[in-house]
Amino acid sequence: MKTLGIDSSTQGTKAVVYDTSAQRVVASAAVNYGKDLPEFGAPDGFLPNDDAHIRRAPPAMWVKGMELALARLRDSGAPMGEIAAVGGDAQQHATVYLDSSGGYSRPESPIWMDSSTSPEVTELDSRFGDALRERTGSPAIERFAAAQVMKFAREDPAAYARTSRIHLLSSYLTSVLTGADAPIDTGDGAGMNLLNLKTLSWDAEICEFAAPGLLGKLPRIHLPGDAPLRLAERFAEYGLRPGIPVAPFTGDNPASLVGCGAAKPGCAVISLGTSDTFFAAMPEFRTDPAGYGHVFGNPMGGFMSLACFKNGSLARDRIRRECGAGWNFFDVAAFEQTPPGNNGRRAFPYFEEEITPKHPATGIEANFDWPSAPAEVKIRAIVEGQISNMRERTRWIGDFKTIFVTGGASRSRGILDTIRDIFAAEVRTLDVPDSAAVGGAMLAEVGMQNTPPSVMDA
Ligand code: XUL
Repeated sequence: MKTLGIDSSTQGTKAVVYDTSAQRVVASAAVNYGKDLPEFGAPDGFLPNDDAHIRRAPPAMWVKGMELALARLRDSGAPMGEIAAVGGDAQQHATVYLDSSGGYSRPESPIWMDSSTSPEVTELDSRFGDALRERTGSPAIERFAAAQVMKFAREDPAAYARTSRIHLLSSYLTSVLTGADAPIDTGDGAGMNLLNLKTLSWDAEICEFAAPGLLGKLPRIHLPGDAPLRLAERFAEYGLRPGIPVAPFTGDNPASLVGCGAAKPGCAVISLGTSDTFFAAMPEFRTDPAGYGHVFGNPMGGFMSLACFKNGSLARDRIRRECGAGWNFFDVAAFEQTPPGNNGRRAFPYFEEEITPKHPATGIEANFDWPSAPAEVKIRAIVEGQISNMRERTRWIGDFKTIFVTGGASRSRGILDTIRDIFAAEVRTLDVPDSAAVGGAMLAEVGMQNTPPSVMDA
């Protein structure tokens, strides 16, 4: 069977056609927002803003990105007509605000990189304290929907009042694909500080505290096992068969968990993308005592843990450019020319305000003379800095013998060896780096098992 997986990430959209029996991608297409959709003015996937705390994107760009990826897939000769089901994922935490006619009541959506809600986080904290972490799986977090919506409702009460639906990007794209108001899945929904993970329902008390009437503006929740939705007529334009099942999109990290084959507890995944993340399926509900990590729903059932590091691939790319280094030098040669441990020289990139742990955007912080150091020393110092920070901040999740590494930077031999050394674990990569899109395609198949026969025949 062939399924379609769509991954709407920070910097672009990918679409893959996945053969579920051969377990491989048979066609794929990608769109980069900066290169392919310059009209939206978001070269890195968000609108430039002098305030480094504010990170927003135009929601129409995400729809256009998805449509262009589908058009490219069709034009490449991919077997669109054979696709039996659709699934996908989106960057987590981005919220989309709609009025009663489906238009945008807020033209710019805050994304996961936004950290402009510290006052709201303080309020949520003082009102709910540890109960927030116990109920929603995370302490109050700047990028999560509760703080973001609270800020919006205060700053623009008229626009908030005009808002009849607040979607996550994942449920918004599912709504676009199905032409109907789609539910939020528990994987992505857990990244809102609004979902009670013990009851898998919206927490009415937190919702009302965040913003008046918020509960009534949230979509329903999709539980693993619920029937999937149907593809809208207009997607026939891309050669797809209208009416095929659409599994509600999840977050990119839960989708990667599935795509890496790590949805059952036992191994961990490191995803090296715009953000670097470390996550693992969790048999039991357990939260990070230090308050940096999160618990999300596992789309295959149960829970997953996650820690997110904001200065990921954009930081690595910036160091590479500053060093005037090509990819081969950055990925391999720099590591051959320096010893593991770098003779004690360490550096941390804080180009964006870091979230794990919290740290302001101060640029490079090194324990050696950064400007005059050779390129290979700088490169190893940054990568070892990132990975050792990740190791320290994920000890609460556990020790793992096997770690899957995915995302663009997983092609780097030097980075893989650094992970192996610092985590003292066997490191595995996937043949397909697009684990989130593949996870979406796999969830499409899982969703079909819950589909009533009349929909399957459509
Ligand atoms: C996870 C997080 C990021 C985004 C990026 O909490 O904020 O990993 O999902 O796509």
